[in-house]
Amino acid sequence: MTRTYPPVSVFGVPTDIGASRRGASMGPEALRVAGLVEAIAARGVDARDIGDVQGPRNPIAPPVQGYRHLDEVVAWNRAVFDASAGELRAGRMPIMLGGDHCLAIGSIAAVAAHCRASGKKLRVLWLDAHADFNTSDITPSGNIHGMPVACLVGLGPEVLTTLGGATPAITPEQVRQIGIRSVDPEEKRLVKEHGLDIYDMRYIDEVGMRRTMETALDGVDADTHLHVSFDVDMLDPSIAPGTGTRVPGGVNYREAQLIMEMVADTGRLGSLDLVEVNPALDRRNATAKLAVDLVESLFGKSTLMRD
Ligand code: 5AB
Ligand code: MN
Ligand code: MN
Ligand code: MN
Repeated sequence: MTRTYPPVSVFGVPTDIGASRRGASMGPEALRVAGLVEAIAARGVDARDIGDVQGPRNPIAPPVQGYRHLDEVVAWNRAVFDASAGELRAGRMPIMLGGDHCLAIGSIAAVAAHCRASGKKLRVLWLDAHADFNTSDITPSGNIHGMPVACLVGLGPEVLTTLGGATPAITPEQVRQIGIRSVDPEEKRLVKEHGLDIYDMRYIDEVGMRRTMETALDGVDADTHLHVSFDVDMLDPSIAPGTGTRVPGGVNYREAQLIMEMVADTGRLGSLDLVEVNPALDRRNATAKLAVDLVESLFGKSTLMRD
């Protein structure tokens, strides 16, 4: 199958501001060293590295009223919003290299604004071990990388829920979560209350990845912008050790490839977050290399006769 992709702009966001474990700030360089931009270009895509966005240093402070580093998280996310929105306006596909997952507030707010302006439907595939649906009153950590989905649907501090202008940026109906296996007790209640569509590991075990993805992608059509938010801790820690919040029992190599191949088959990929790669915890950049391998499949690389 030959597909054409819009031109791609890759940018790095070198911060671990939303986590308490340090090191995701080195993610962008690790992904570049693993050959991310070259791998996308090798698929015949016009791929450009536009460098890193800038933001405040990590003050390594305790949480205040349920949020760690809220001001700094806002500053970084504003920078991400501007970078993503600019590339989308220019007709390019933004690929954000995190950084921790709090940065998806800015990237997805930008994508949502773009979809509103262009009349496109938005579908968000949230690939993660975690639901990232905590709020300041229920968070066990104060870490904002555990809160982006909640913020995007309007649950969170106003500075973050209004980041993209319109609030909420998205509705729970636009989100499908895959790979989930660690949800905090109060977070679980909130997820149910808001009707989030979650394909957890038990579901994947019982139904298989093919049917899981068919269901998650149901309704994606020519008018859909598909945003993939890929937290590498979705993957089993045995193949992806380089991340700060590892949970056993994750998605295996073949299942991960199938996710990417089935997204590629839709031809609707419009934007991507690649987050939570932590080189300080990795083995010889294995996690970044695996992420690059999976991104190749996301851009249509497949074995044998399907190309
Ligand atoms: B990640 C935890 N639920 O809120 C919390 O890696 C972990 O972006 C959040 O998915 C993990 O601190 C955030 C315990
Ligand atoms: Mn996450
Ligand atoms: Mn996670
Ligand atoms: Mn994490």
